[in-house]
Amino acid sequence: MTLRHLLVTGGAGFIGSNFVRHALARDSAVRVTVLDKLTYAGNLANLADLADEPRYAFVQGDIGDPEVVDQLAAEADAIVNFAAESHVDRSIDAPDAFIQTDVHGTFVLLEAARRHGHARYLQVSTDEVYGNVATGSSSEDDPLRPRSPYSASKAAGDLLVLAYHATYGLPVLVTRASNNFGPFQYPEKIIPLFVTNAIDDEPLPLYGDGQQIRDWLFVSDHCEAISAVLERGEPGEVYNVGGGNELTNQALTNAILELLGKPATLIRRVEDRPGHDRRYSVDSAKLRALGWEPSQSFEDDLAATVAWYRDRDDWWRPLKSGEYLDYYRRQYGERLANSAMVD
Ligand code: NAD
Ligand code: TDX
Repeated sequence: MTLRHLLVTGGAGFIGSNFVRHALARDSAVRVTVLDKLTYAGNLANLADLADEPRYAFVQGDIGDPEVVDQLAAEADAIVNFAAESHVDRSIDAPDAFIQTDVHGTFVLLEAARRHGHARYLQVSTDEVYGNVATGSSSEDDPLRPRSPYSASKAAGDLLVLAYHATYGLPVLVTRASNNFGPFQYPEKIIPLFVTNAIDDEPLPLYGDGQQIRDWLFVSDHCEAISAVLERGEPGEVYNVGGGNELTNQALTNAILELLGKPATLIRRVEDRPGHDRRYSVDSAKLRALGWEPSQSFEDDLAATVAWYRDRDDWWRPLKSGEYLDYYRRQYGERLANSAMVD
């Protein structure tokens, strides 16, 4: 499938901005238009190096706004939807925006894709829709058992997307990726939060017993996976994307501190996240059959990521102000006041 003009929604966020760069570099004939609302997580600095790129355009707007979506969809031959409220803790604090964007926004995009006869609609989803996975790994046809407002809103989005294939024949694809890490990740997620806090000798709030397991996926591997699915995926199908790097949060935190040469005394055991899933794990065999495989060097990728945040405090320091500080106090103020050192 050759696609010439991608509408990339949420392209000013963490994964979306990495994908825009990846897509433009991969194919010199492709054009990319980004539609992004620029919420707290959207940041034009993530795309600053593309300002003079003639094959790239940026439009500020909401995926829930049918007018702007329709206009942009008319010019594109595919939509890649990264736009979402993406942070589990914020979904616990205030779920409304998750329903608006992750569910209703997805619906507005699907309607536009249907009207304009798009060649592809790709929904960027998450392994969290499967819910807690005590043993083994989720395959694409496992039941969805989301347990947070975030994962429930993503699961609802996935189901709408798949229904548009069954009902209207829309050539949709869904990817479900594990936890991403890399450059330009907003410092609310565990890796950039802990790295930037540790750089400043601030405490690292580790939830509960720290034995929860996440499977870490380098963002460039995720971008490769999305390209593989866009080009070679079967319409109507779901593809899991796992990094193959399952680690407890405690082990991840230790690795970050070691890379920065900071002491374990920075770690604080704090009150757990409500409904905290212990483990996610996906089986990516279906995607590997399309020829994709993740990088085999988690240690190097984590070291490169930590080095990026160490070098780029011009990028993250401005983010840790204003609304972020209100969020941080709400999320961690009481927790840190009641915290314990890890022995
Ligand atoms: P992010 O929070 O960094 O970026 C989200 C982007 O969407 C921001 O630029 C924001 O401004 C934009 N946005 C939010 N609401 C919008 C709206 N109504 N209209 C237009 N734009 C809007 O998120 P991310 O970590 O880059 O995640 C991107 C996608 O990948 C999400 O759909 C997320 O569910 C999914 N995902 C993320 C991970 C992860 O580990 N970060 C893993 C698997 C899947
Ligand atoms: O301060 C913290 N302390 C802590 O112990 C934070 C922010 C997180 N954690 C734990 C909770 C999780 O077990 O670290 C783990 C990772 O947390 P997050 O970075 O918030 O990611 P997670 O909740 O796993 O969800 C992420 O991966 C899947 C993304 O935010 C989602 O968008 C994606 O779908």
